[in-house]
Amino acid sequence: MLKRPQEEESDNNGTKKLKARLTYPCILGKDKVTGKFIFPAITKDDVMNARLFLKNNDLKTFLEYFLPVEVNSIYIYFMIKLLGFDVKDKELFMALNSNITSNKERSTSIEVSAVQAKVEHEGELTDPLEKKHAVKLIKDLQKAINKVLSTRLRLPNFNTIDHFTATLRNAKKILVLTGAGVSTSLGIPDFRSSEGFYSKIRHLGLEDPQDVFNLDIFLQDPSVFYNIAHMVLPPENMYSPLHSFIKMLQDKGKLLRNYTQNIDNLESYAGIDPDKLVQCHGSFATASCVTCHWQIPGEKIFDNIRNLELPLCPYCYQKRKQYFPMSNANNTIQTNANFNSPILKSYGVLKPDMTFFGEALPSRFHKTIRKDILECDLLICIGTSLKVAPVSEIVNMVPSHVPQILINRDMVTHAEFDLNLLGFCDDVASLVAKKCHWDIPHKKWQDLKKIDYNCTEIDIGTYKIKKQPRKKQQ
Ligand code: CNA
Repeated sequence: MLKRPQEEESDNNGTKKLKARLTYPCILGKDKVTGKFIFPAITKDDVMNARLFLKNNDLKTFLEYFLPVEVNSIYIYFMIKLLGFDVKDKELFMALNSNITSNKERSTSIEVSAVQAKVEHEGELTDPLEKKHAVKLIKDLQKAINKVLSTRLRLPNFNTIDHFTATLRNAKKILVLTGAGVSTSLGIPDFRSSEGFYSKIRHLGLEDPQDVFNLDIFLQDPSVFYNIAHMVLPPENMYSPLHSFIKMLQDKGKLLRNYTQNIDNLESYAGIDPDKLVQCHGSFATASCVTCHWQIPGEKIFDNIRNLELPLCPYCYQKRKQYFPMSNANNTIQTNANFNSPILKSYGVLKPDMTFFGEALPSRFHKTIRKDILECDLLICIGTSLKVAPVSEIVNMVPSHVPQILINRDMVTHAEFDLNLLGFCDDVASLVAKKCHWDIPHKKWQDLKKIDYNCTEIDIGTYKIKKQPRKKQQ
């Protein structure tokens, strides 16, 4: 049965409804003076309605319902916008803009029912755009449709902090997905923020800062990584209030699993059970020889890292000495630039067991995630830009009825969370714990629980959370 956008309205008490505003097919008017097509304003509800319609009906029904019979490029562009996307190609964008005016900009006189594309010759429709642009637009519409079909949609009745705390109280199998942001309060920089690690190493002149964690580059020249490794070396025996918030969920029997992209291993110091933890990108907890795979506890190479030395495998050391009789045999970090040997400079070098780009994720990730996504009753993503696959795909793998929350300093625009709590994650965790009357098992909790927070709703389901300034004592 055809499900019209309007039918998706939710009438749950107190929940904001999606309002069907536009009627389809939407016939675009034309400004009589400028000859430009007039685009109606597209609201978030319009986008949500169109996406819901696409998800709930097949593609043919969707296109038939939204597009007029006599369609031209401008209508294709309108569909792309209606699905919440825009074109990236500059030339195409300019071509479109010279043919479109927004509702606000138009002059007072509108020509009758729009395009209905003029038939200049019998059966032939005029298209205001060149053919090459029309083809690009069709490709962009295809991409937009694919993106909508592969991305989850927000739940219609889950968009407030109270919805979150009520679900949290009842949840029994919470999947917590964490990233670098959960450790920044301890002074460990994240990667992609303006003050993050990638901007700190920009001066090294690498084509791509991610190259320092590229496996091929490490194998060719481990000094690229070991020159900066001291900057990402984790502190020992420290953990943030956010780590303890996850421990609290574990203590309450609510944590299904914490999938961390972090390599700092701080979850273990916070007391998260190894069985409840998946270190998706490995960690500094162990290190292995890239040649013979001999493994040792990670902290055994921490001094080498701090002293800018290559940590070497004792079993491969003699052979390495034969291959590199000069400076490369010992563990000074600089490598011989003229070295031409087919033997890789990484021969016999120990590498922390963190997953580099180009390396497979630990098998434990693949084993547990398939089962966990089907079991979880709540997904909370914290302190991550969700830019690294396959972890970033988890949000689209979890069944659509499971609420998804983001706790992050910045918005993540390429995923659809039911609730975005924007702020420092330690603050958001404190606010949520206080609302649930729970105690976070962290040494700072007694101070944190005295703090009050301002929660400002900046959009439906999106809140900015900030500490309230302390009142001055009289
Ligand atoms: P990222 O791409 O650097 O994103 C971090 C995100 O955290 C950003 O969106 C920030 O807005 C947000 N953020 C920063 N500080 C806070 C805070 N205090 N509260 C809330 N949000 C905050 O890092 P991702 O984790 O998304 O990327 C995955 C990479 C990062 C993994 O491969 C990690 O190994 C790698 N990484 C790990 C660490 C660590 O182990 N501590 C540090 C830096 C990078």
